[in-house]
Amino acid sequence: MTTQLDLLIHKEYGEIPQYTPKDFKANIDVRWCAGCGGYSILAQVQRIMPDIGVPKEKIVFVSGIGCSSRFPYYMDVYGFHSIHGRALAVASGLKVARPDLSVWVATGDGDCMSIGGNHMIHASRRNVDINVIMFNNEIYSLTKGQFSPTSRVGQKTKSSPFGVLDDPFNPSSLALGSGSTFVARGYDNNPSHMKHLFQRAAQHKGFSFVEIYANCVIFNDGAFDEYTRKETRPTSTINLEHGKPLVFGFKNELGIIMDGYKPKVVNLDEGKYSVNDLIVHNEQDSTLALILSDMSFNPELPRPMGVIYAESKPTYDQKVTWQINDLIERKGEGNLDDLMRGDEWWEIK
Ligand SMILES: Cc1ncc(C[n+]2csc(CCOP(=O)(O)OP(=O)(O)O)c2C)c(N)n1
Ligand code: SF4
Repeated sequence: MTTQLDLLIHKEYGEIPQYTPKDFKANIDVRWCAGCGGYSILAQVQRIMPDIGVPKEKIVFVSGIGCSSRFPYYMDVYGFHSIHGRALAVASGLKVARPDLSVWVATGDGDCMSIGGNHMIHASRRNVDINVIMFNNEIYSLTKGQFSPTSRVGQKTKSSPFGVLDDPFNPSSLALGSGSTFVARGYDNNPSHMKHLFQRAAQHKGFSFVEIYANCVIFNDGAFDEYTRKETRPTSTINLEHGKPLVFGFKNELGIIMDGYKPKVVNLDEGKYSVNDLIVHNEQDSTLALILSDMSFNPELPRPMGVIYAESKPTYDQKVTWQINDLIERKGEGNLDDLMRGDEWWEIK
């Protein structure tokens, strides 16, 4: 089936086989603990793959190190299990060398925000056309439960027996602040929402960052219960939809207005405010995106879920290609020998 994405971006692929999610399942056992949030992420990624309009042999999953980074083994496409924190560097190089590939990164909060933090901000600011799925379990799981850059203040872990002292990163704010052109957040026990986010990331031409709250049943069980359980989710989170007012609550009785330059919760049932007073989500508004992302750690406000920001601009790999083509047009094809010798050279006798 030829999708719209195929026609717009990957027209060179030609006719693509009619895949099913099963075609993307590797023929090996998944070695995550029973109940790990990773299973649900994997299932939704496999579910969207048939519709992204890319042939299997043009899809690559790159990872670093961590439980989440075992992801490429479980996908029946090309994969690269690289070294800790370096997934984004490997993926960036791959995309620039082979712009025809659909490049995905599966990474953990430790891998992406800590040891790979530098690569995260630079891949992001360059707008390399790769899709990053960050499994946020707020802990280092593979190394058995040390705190990570997203662990919470006061959290007791194997490496913080008296409680974490550092303020955590807010991943979406870091992504926005470093120039990500697509930023979204979801959670492991909402498969249809996750699927939608992965589809949107796949359609996005540029750097996409999708943070998924992924429960680690062994080292940080229940960390996201407040935001993912149906008993508390309606008041602790807000679902972002482009063009729709920011409403939430069990009966959509709550909303967000701007009070000066700060978002504030109002109760629509009290009669003072109507839905027309509420902020309307505009995923192309970068100022609003920062405000929404900043709501995440404010206990008085619901935590936004969905597409926070989506902006269209030239990607790094496109710019590299344009630059090379321009130089070839102006200076002709180069050759490796001339490049290695340069204009100046010395002979040592
Ligand atoms: C250079 C280097 N430093 C540290 C480690 C040890 N190490 C392996 S995985 C990991 C953290 C993994 O945590 P995260 O990225 O959050 O993934 P998770 O296991 O939670 O999915 C660390 C510190 C390593 N393998 N290599
Ligand atoms: S230790 Fe945690 S993150 Fe790792 S596989 Fe088990 S549940 Fe998943």
